[in-house]
Amino acid sequence: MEFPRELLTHLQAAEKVVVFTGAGASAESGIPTFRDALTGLWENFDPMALATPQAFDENPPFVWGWYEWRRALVANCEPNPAHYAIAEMQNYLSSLVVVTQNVDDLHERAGAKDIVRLHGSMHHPYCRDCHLPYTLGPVTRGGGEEVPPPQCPQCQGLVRPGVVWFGESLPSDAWERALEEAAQCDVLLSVGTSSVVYPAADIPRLAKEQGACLVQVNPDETGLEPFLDFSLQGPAGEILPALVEAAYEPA
Ligand code: BJW
Ligand code: ZN
Repeated sequence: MEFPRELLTHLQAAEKVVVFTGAGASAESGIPTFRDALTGLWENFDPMALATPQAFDENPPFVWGWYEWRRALVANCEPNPAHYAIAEMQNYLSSLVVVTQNVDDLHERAGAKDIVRLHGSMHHPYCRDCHLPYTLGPVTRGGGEEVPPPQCPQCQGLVRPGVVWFGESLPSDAWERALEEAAQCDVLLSVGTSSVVYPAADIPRLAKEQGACLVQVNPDETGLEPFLDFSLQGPAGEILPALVEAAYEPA
Protein backbone atom coordinates (compact mmCIF):
# COMPACT_ATOMS: atom_id res chain seq x y z
CA MET A 1 0.00 0.00 0.00
CA GLU A 2 1.39 3.41 -0.98
CA PHE A 3 1.05 6.51 1.19
CA PRO A 4 1.93 10.12 0.33
CA ARG A 5 5.54 10.87 1.31
CA GLU A 6 4.40 14.06 3.09
CA LEU A 7 2.04 12.09 5.35
CA LEU A 8 4.83 9.71 6.40
CA THR A 9 7.09 12.70 7.10
CA HIS A 10 4.39 14.24 9.33
CA LEU A 11 4.06 11.00 11.29
CA GLN A 12 7.83 10.56 11.64
CA ALA A 13 8.29 14.13 12.89
CA ALA A 14 5.28 14.02 15.23
CA GLU A 15 5.75 13.99 18.98
CA LYS A 16 2.09 13.96 19.95
CA VAL A 17 -0.55 12.01 18.04
CA VAL A 18 -4.24 11.71 18.84
CA VAL A 19 -6.16 8.79 17.39
CA PHE A 20 -9.86 9.64 17.46
CA THR A 21 -11.95 6.50 16.99
CA GLY A 22 -15.55 5.55 16.30
CA ALA A 23 -17.54 2.39 15.72
CA GLY A 24 -15.78 1.68 12.41
CA ALA A 25 -12.55 0.95 14.32
CA SER A 26 -14.27 -2.08 15.88
CA ALA A 27 -16.21 -3.12 12.75
CA GLU A 28 -13.59 -5.63 11.62
CA SER A 29 -13.80 -7.27 15.05
CA GLY A 30 -17.40 -8.14 14.17
CA ILE A 31 -19.12 -5.38 16.14
CA PRO A 32 -21.85 -3.62 14.16
CA THR A 33 -21.58 0.16 13.75
CA PHE A 34 -24.48 2.48 14.58
CA ARG A 35 -25.24 2.80 10.87
CA ASP A 36 -25.75 -0.97 10.59
CA ALA A 37 -29.29 -2.30 11.02
CA LEU A 38 -30.09 -4.05 14.28
CA THR A 39 -31.15 -7.68 14.43
CA GLY A 40 -33.36 -9.80 16.70
CA LEU A 41 -35.63 -8.11 19.21
CA TRP A 42 -34.39 -4.67 18.17
CA GLU A 43 -34.56 -5.11 14.39
CA ASN A 44 -37.24 -2.48 13.90
CA PHE A 45 -35.39 0.06 16.01
CA ASP A 46 -32.83 2.66 15.14
CA PRO A 47 -29.80 2.28 17.46
CA MET A 48 -29.84 6.05 17.81
CA ALA A 49 -33.38 5.82 19.25
CA LEU A 50 -32.35 3.16 21.77
CA ALA A 51 -29.36 5.20 22.96
CA THR A 52 -31.50 7.64 24.94
CA PRO A 53 -32.55 8.02 28.59
CA GLN A 54 -36.17 8.08 27.39
CA ALA A 55 -35.87 4.63 25.80
CA PHE A 56 -34.45 3.21 29.04
CA ASP A 57 -37.12 4.90 31.19
CA GLU A 58 -39.90 3.58 28.94
CA ASN A 59 -38.70 -0.01 28.79
CA PRO A 60 -35.67 -0.84 30.97
CA PRO A 61 -35.52 -4.62 30.17
CA PHE A 62 -35.63 -3.90 26.42
CA VAL A 63 -32.71 -1.47 26.55
CA TRP A 64 -30.72 -3.40 29.22
CA GLY A 65 -31.18 -6.56 27.13
CA TRP A 66 -29.69 -4.72 24.13
CA TYR A 67 -26.61 -3.75 26.15
CA GLU A 68 -26.24 -7.28 27.58
CA TRP A 69 -26.43 -8.65 24.05
CA ARG A 70 -23.72 -6.19 22.98
CA ARG A 71 -21.60 -7.01 26.06
CA ALA A 72 -21.78 -10.73 25.16
CA LEU A 73 -20.83 -9.92 21.56
CA VAL A 74 -17.81 -7.85 22.64
CA ALA A 75 -16.72 -10.58 25.10
CA ASN A 76 -16.61 -13.00 22.16
CA CYS A 77 -14.76 -10.62 19.83
CA GLU A 78 -11.07 -9.84 19.66
CA PRO A 79 -9.26 -6.58 18.88
CA ASN A 80 -8.56 -6.32 15.16
CA PRO A 81 -5.40 -5.18 13.32
CA ALA A 82 -6.55 -1.54 13.58
CA HIS A 83 -6.56 -1.70 17.41
CA TYR A 84 -3.16 -3.41 17.43
CA ALA A 85 -1.64 -0.92 14.97
CA ILE A 86 -2.83 1.98 17.15
CA ALA A 87 -1.27 0.36 20.22
CA GLU A 88 1.95 -0.28 18.30
CA MET A 89 2.26 3.41 17.38
CA GLN A 90 2.86 4.08 21.08
CA ASN A 91 6.36 2.64 20.63
CA TYR A 92 7.36 5.39 18.20
CA LEU A 93 5.92 8.54 19.78
CA SER A 94 6.43 10.50 22.97
CA SER A 95 2.64 10.75 23.32
CA LEU A 96 -0.18 8.78 21.76
CA VAL A 97 -3.67 9.37 23.13
CA VAL A 98 -6.69 7.40 21.97
CA VAL A 99 -9.80 9.57 22.20
CA THR A 100 -12.61 7.12 21.62
CA GLN A 101 -16.36 7.30 21.22
CA ASN A 102 -16.52 3.52 21.54
CA VAL A 103 -17.88 1.88 24.65
CA ASP A 104 -16.22 -1.51 24.11
CA ASP A 105 -12.84 -2.41 25.65
CA LEU A 106 -10.99 -3.40 22.49
CA HIS A 107 -8.41 -0.58 22.61
CA GLU A 108 -7.41 -1.67 26.14
CA ARG A 109 -7.31 -5.31 25.15
CA ALA A 110 -4.98 -4.45 22.25
CA GLY A 111 -2.61 -2.71 24.67
CA ALA A 112 -3.41 1.00 24.28
CA LYS A 113 -2.36 2.77 27.47
CA ASP A 114 -3.81 6.27 27.34
CA ILE A 115 -7.51 6.15 26.45
CA VAL A 116 -10.00 8.98 26.83
CA ARG A 117 -13.58 7.68 26.77
CA LEU A 118 -15.97 10.35 25.54
CA HIS A 119 -19.09 8.16 25.62
CA GLY A 120 -18.37 6.03 28.71
CA SER A 121 -18.08 2.26 28.84
CA MET A 122 -20.52 -0.63 28.59
CA HIS A 123 -18.51 -2.30 31.36
CA HIS A 124 -19.12 0.34 34.04
CA PRO A 125 -22.84 0.68 34.77
CA TYR A 126 -24.18 2.73 37.66
CA CYS A 127 -27.40 3.40 39.53
CA ARG A 128 -29.80 5.64 37.61
CA ASP A 129 -30.90 7.27 40.88
CA CYS A 130 -27.92 7.54 43.27
CA HIS A 131 -25.15 7.00 40.64
CA LEU A 132 -23.40 4.30 42.73
CA PRO A 133 -21.15 2.24 40.39
CA TYR A 134 -22.33 -1.35 39.95
CA THR A 135 -20.01 -4.30 39.33
CA LEU A 136 -21.23 -6.56 36.55
CA GLY A 137 -20.72 -10.31 36.64
CA PRO A 138 -20.03 -12.33 33.52
CA VAL A 139 -22.84 -11.98 31.00
CA THR A 140 -25.33 -14.84 31.37
CA ARG A 141 -28.31 -13.55 29.41
CA GLY A 142 -26.83 -11.99 26.30
CA GLY A 143 -28.74 -14.10 23.81
CA GLY A 144 -30.94 -11.28 22.55
CA GLU A 145 -33.78 -11.37 25.05
CA GLU A 146 -35.19 -8.68 27.31
CA VAL A 147 -33.29 -8.64 30.61
CA PRO A 148 -34.44 -6.71 33.69
CA PRO A 149 -31.63 -4.44 34.90
CA PRO A 150 -30.14 -5.21 38.32
CA GLN A 151 -31.21 -3.16 41.33
CA CYS A 152 -28.87 -0.84 43.18
CA PRO A 153 -27.74 -2.38 46.49
CA GLN A 154 -27.81 1.07 48.11
CA CYS A 155 -31.15 2.59 47.06
CA GLN A 156 -32.94 -0.18 45.07
CA GLY A 157 -32.93 2.09 42.00
CA LEU A 158 -32.37 0.65 38.53
CA VAL A 159 -28.84 0.09 37.31
CA ARG A 160 -28.24 1.66 33.88
CA PRO A 161 -25.45 1.25 31.31
CA GLY A 162 -22.42 3.47 31.99
CA VAL A 163 -22.57 5.10 28.58
CA VAL A 164 -23.47 8.59 27.39
CA TRP A 165 -26.86 8.76 25.71
CA PHE A 166 -28.27 11.50 23.49
CA GLY A 167 -29.15 14.60 25.47
CA GLU A 168 -26.66 13.71 28.23
CA SER A 169 -23.46 15.58 28.91
CA LEU A 170 -20.11 13.98 28.19
CA PRO A 171 -17.97 13.28 31.30
CA SER A 172 -16.32 16.64 31.90
CA ASP A 173 -12.85 15.27 32.72
CA ALA A 174 -12.78 13.23 29.48
CA TRP A 175 -14.08 16.13 27.41
CA GLU A 176 -11.56 18.60 28.83
CA ARG A 177 -8.69 16.17 28.28
CA ALA A 178 -9.83 15.56 24.68
CA LEU A 179 -9.89 19.32 24.01
CA GLU A 180 -6.44 19.73 25.52
CA GLU A 181 -4.93 16.85 23.51
CA ALA A 182 -6.59 18.05 20.29
CA ALA A 183 -5.08 21.50 20.83
CA GLN A 184 -1.58 20.12 21.38
CA CYS A 185 -1.24 17.25 18.93
CA ASP A 186 0.86 17.32 15.79
CA VAL A 187 -1.29 14.75 13.94
CA LEU A 188 -4.88 13.67 14.51
CA LEU A 189 -6.03 10.44 12.91
CA SER A 190 -9.84 10.22 12.71
CA VAL A 191 -10.65 6.52 12.36
CA GLY A 192 -14.00 4.88 11.64
CA THR A 193 -16.39 7.61 12.68
CA SER A 194 -19.23 9.18 10.72
CA SER A 195 -18.42 12.50 12.46
CA VAL A 196 -22.09 13.33 12.97
CA VAL A 197 -22.46 13.05 16.74
CA TYR A 198 -21.59 16.18 18.71
CA PRO A 199 -19.74 17.45 20.60
CA ALA A 200 -17.28 14.59 19.86
CA ALA A 201 -17.33 15.41 16.14
CA ASP A 202 -15.76 18.80 16.91
CA ILE A 203 -12.49 17.21 18.08
CA PRO A 204 -10.86 16.65 14.65
CA ARG A 205 -11.84 20.12 13.44
CA LEU A 206 -10.51 21.74 16.62
CA ALA A 207 -7.20 19.92 16.21
CA LYS A 208 -6.95 21.11 12.62
CA GLU A 209 -7.77 24.71 13.59
CA GLN A 210 -4.96 24.59 16.11
CA GLY A 211 -2.37 23.40 13.65
CA ALA A 212 -2.56 19.59 13.58
CA CYS A 213 -2.27 17.59 10.40
CA LEU A 214 -5.70 15.95 10.00
CA VAL A 215 -5.99 12.46 8.53
CA GLN A 216 -9.14 10.37 8.07
CA VAL A 217 -9.29 6.57 7.75
CA ASN A 218 -12.71 5.44 6.54
CA PRO A 219 -14.05 3.48 3.57
CA ASP A 220 -16.79 6.10 3.10
CA GLU A 221 -16.95 9.85 2.98
CA THR A 222 -17.99 11.78 6.07
CA GLY A 223 -18.60 15.49 6.61
CA LEU A 224 -14.95 15.96 7.50
CA GLU A 225 -13.47 16.02 3.95
CA PRO A 226 -13.18 19.84 3.61
CA PHE A 227 -10.91 19.92 6.67
CA LEU A 228 -8.66 16.97 5.83
CA ASP A 229 -5.00 17.02 4.92
CA PHE A 230 -5.10 13.34 3.94
CA SER A 231 -7.99 10.96 3.30
CA LEU A 232 -7.11 7.26 3.45
CA GLN A 233 -10.13 5.49 2.02
CA GLY A 234 -10.54 1.90 3.13
CA PRO A 235 -10.96 -0.36 6.16
CA ALA A 236 -8.97 0.67 9.23
CA GLY A 237 -7.79 -2.91 9.81
CA GLU A 238 -5.96 -2.81 6.48
CA ILE A 239 -4.86 0.81 6.33
CA LEU A 240 -3.52 1.37 9.85
CA PRO A 241 -1.08 -1.58 10.03
CA ALA A 242 0.28 -0.63 6.60
CA LEU A 243 0.57 3.03 7.64
CA VAL A 244 2.45 2.22 10.86
CA GLU A 245 4.80 -0.03 8.95
CA ALA A 246 5.43 2.53 6.20
CA ALA A 247 6.02 5.38 8.67
CA TYR A 248 8.00 3.66 11.40
CA GLU A 249 9.26 0.32 10.17
CA PRO A 250 10.28 0.90 6.54
CA ALA A 251 12.12 -2.02 4.95
C1 BJW B 1 -15.28 2.04 9.04
C2 BJW B 1 -15.18 0.67 8.85
C3 BJW B 1 -13.89 0.10 8.82
C4 BJW B 1 -17.28 1.22 8.85
N1 BJW B 1 -12.83 0.89 8.98
N2 BJW B 1 -14.21 2.80 9.18
C5 BJW B 1 -27.80 19.35 16.29
C6 BJW B 1 -26.52 19.81 16.09
C7 BJW B 1 -25.51 19.49 16.95
C8 BJW B 1 -25.73 18.65 18.02
C9 BJW B 1 -27.01 18.17 18.22
C10 BJW B 1 -28.01 18.53 17.38
N3 BJW B 1 -29.14 17.91 17.82
C11 BJW B 1 -28.84 17.17 18.91
C12 BJW B 1 -27.55 17.33 19.17
C13 BJW B 1 -26.79 16.72 20.25
C14 BJW B 1 -26.52 15.25 20.06
C15 BJW B 1 -26.07 14.98 18.62
O1 BJW B 1 -24.92 15.10 18.27
N4 BJW B 1 -26.97 14.55 17.75
C16 BJW B 1 -26.64 14.31 16.35
C17 BJW B 1 -27.20 12.98 15.90
C18 BJW B 1 -27.12 15.49 15.54
N5 BJW B 1 -25.46 14.96 20.97
C19 BJW B 1 -25.69 14.68 22.26
O2 BJW B 1 -26.81 14.60 22.71
C20 BJW B 1 -24.48 14.52 23.13
N6 BJW B 1 -24.62 15.29 24.31
C21 BJW B 1 -24.69 16.62 24.26
O3 BJW B 1 -24.68 17.24 23.23
O4 BJW B 1 -24.82 17.18 25.51
C22 BJW B 1 -25.22 18.55 25.57
C23 BJW B 1 -26.72 18.56 25.57
C24 BJW B 1 -27.35 18.33 26.74
C25 BJW B 1 -28.76 18.35 26.76
C26 BJW B 1 -29.47 18.57 25.58
C27 BJW B 1 -28.79 18.74 24.38
C28 BJW B 1 -27.40 18.74 24.39
C29 BJW B 1 -24.32 13.08 23.59
C30 BJW B 1 -24.04 12.17 22.45
C31 BJW B 1 -23.95 10.73 22.96
C32 BJW B 1 -23.83 9.73 21.83
N7 BJW B 1 -24.00 8.42 22.35
C33 BJW B 1 -23.87 7.28 21.47
C34 BJW B 1 -24.33 6.00 22.22
C35 BJW B 1 -23.28 5.55 23.21
C36 BJW B 1 -23.72 4.33 23.93
C37 BJW B 1 -23.83 3.11 23.04
O5 BJW B 1 -22.83 2.66 22.45
O6 BJW B 1 -24.93 2.57 22.97
O7 BJW B 1 -22.52 7.17 21.02
S1 BJW B 1 -24.77 7.44 19.93
C38 BJW B 1 -23.56 6.67 18.93
O8 BJW B 1 -22.99 7.63 18.01
C39 BJW B 1 -22.43 6.27 19.88
C40 BJW B 1 -21.23 6.58 19.06
O9 BJW B 1 -20.10 6.74 19.92
C41 BJW B 1 -21.61 7.83 18.34
C42 BJW B 1 -20.81 8.12 17.10
O10 BJW B 1 -21.00 7.13 16.16
P1 BJW B 1 -19.75 6.61 15.31
O11 BJW B 1 -18.76 5.99 16.20
O12 BJW B 1 -19.27 7.70 14.43
O13 BJW B 1 -20.40 5.42 14.49
P2 BJW B 1 -21.27 5.42 13.16
O14 BJW B 1 -21.96 4.12 13.09
O15 BJW B 1 -22.08 6.66 13.05
O16 BJW B 1 -20.20 5.50 11.98
C43 BJW B 1 -19.32 4.42 11.71
C44 BJW B 1 -18.30 4.87 10.69
O17 BJW B 1 -17.37 3.82 10.53
C45 BJW B 1 -18.88 5.18 9.31
O18 BJW B 1 -18.37 6.40 8.85
C46 BJW B 1 -18.38 4.02 8.44
O19 BJW B 1 -18.12 4.41 7.09
C47 BJW B 1 -17.08 3.69 9.15
N8 BJW B 1 -16.59 2.32 8.95
N9 BJW B 1 -16.43 0.12 8.66
C48 BJW B 1 -13.01 2.20 9.13
N10 BJW B 1 -13.71 -1.27 8.60
ZN1 ZN C 1 -28.79 3.70 43.86
